[in-house]
Amino acid sequence: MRTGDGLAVMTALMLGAIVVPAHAATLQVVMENLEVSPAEVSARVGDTVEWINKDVFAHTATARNGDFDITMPPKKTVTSVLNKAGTVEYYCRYHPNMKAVLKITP
Ligand SMILES: [Cu+2]
Repeated sequence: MRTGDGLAVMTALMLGAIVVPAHAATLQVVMENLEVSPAEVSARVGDTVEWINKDVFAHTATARNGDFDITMPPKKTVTSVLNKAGTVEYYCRYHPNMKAVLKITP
């Protein structure tokens, strides 16, 4: 029995090492004065994005490929988790000149 228990613990530890992501980061994208900054940012699947709207009107982060569509009310921060890899161009539906790119690696 003891040997079996030890094996189970070993297996659990090994599985844990595989399942737990190396490091999930949080990155910030700021919308201010009708500009997105940074205009291009790299992230990984599992990372969290804090979408920060510093303007007094609403913005959106709308992916051209339909992967996400985030609405930020005035002076609010909205968070979302990236769950799909890809190079995603996005824009604001209310201000189409606001454009940026999110590069998400697996
Ligand atoms: Cu906008």
